[in-house]
Amino acid sequence: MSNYTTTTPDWAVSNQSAVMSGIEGIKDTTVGNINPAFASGAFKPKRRMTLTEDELVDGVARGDRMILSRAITLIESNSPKHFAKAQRVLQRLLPQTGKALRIGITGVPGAGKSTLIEAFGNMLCDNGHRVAVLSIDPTSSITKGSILGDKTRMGTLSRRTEAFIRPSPAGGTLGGVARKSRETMLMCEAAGYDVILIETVGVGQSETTVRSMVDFFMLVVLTGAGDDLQGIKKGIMELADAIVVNKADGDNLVRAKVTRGEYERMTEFIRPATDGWPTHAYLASAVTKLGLPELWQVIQLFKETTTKSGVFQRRRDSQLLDWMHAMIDEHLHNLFFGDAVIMGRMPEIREAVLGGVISPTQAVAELVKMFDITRAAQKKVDLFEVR
Ligand SMILES: Nc1nc2c(ncn2[C@@H]2O[C@H](COP(=O)(O)OP(=O)(O)OP(=O)(O)O)[C@@H](O)[C@H]2O)c(=O)[nH]1
Ligand SMILES: [Mg+2]
Repeated sequence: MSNYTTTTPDWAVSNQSAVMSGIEGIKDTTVGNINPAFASGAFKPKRRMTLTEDELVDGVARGDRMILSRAITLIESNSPKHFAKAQRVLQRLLPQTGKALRIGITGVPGAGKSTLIEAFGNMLCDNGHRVAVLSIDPTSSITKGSILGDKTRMGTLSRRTEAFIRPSPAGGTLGGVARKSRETMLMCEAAGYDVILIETVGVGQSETTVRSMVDFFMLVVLTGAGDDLQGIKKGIMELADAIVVNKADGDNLVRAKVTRGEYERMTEFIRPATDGWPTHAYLASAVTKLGLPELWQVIQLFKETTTKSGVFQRRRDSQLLDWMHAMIDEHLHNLFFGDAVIMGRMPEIREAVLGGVISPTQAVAELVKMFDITRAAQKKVDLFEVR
């Protein structure tokens, strides 16, 4: 546990003090209802001290969960100042990253992912592991209560000192969320968590995003939905290293076994997600803990096999480079479409293209030339300038 005492849960948003600021503007009629110290201005809400770069680096490195949480808040911040500081902290911690096993978990809403993570995570903690749980939910926002939902579903795990649970960063494009989640994962690794579990509900591109940042990816499915195995797309099965038929307990156990067989047959027709690793279907239950130790054995075997064949490291390398390239794309896109001169000319150029006056190719050439010239003239400070 952290040495720090705080009344703020580690998952709370960083700018909570914003709630307090309304008190200053409170009308006289309500003053009687509040502590006079507030009204007189004598009582100032305690602001959390800003941690220095060194404090953040040292705190994360020694696994202080409160400081890790603060570092992640910095990573998630959309302010350029925080961004730069977070990048410096991350840069210094980078040598301590990369040692964890990164596991992604996807499946339809209600498939039991969070409950499975709770049971699986507890089992791993019992076996001496330190587990960090992250989630990517492009549809979530901090106000929608998904945090509380997951905190309740992972009630035991969230109270364990060997575990760290961080809900999905709110808002932003999936690209932004992906960057924040990757960097959060690295921070957790630097803090000594050796298993990272990343939950995502298969919405839009989120499962592809998670696949691109984990070593092992599992698809959690249910029994009984019938039609074409719940309309599971071949595409998502081809991302998975394991298919987990979940809630295999009680009355559902027999059906789960049948479903497992069906998936098992389907795996013969799909391309495996990982070279040299055949995808299989397994049973699991968070209620009876059925299949959980076996699942861990499977993941261990996966690591062993792919490490030996070199596939493990090759995937990590290409994930890193793909990530860099994706960020270049996004950064250039933002620079281009955020450029006032370009945007000023855009309507006219669009007209010209639509009127058949110039071809799209010519239009692009002209815009890019204009972009080069304005960039050179403006000598813009690069957003990625860290120091
Ligand atoms: N019988 C049984 N029920 C389960 C099991 N795992 C989860 N459930 C139930 O299934 C429901 C959904 O579980 P969640 O863990 O929230 O599912 P999820 O996939 O995380 O859902 P989203 O985060 O909304 O996508 C809950 O009511 C759980 O109690 C299980 O192993 N057996
Ligand atoms: Mg969930």
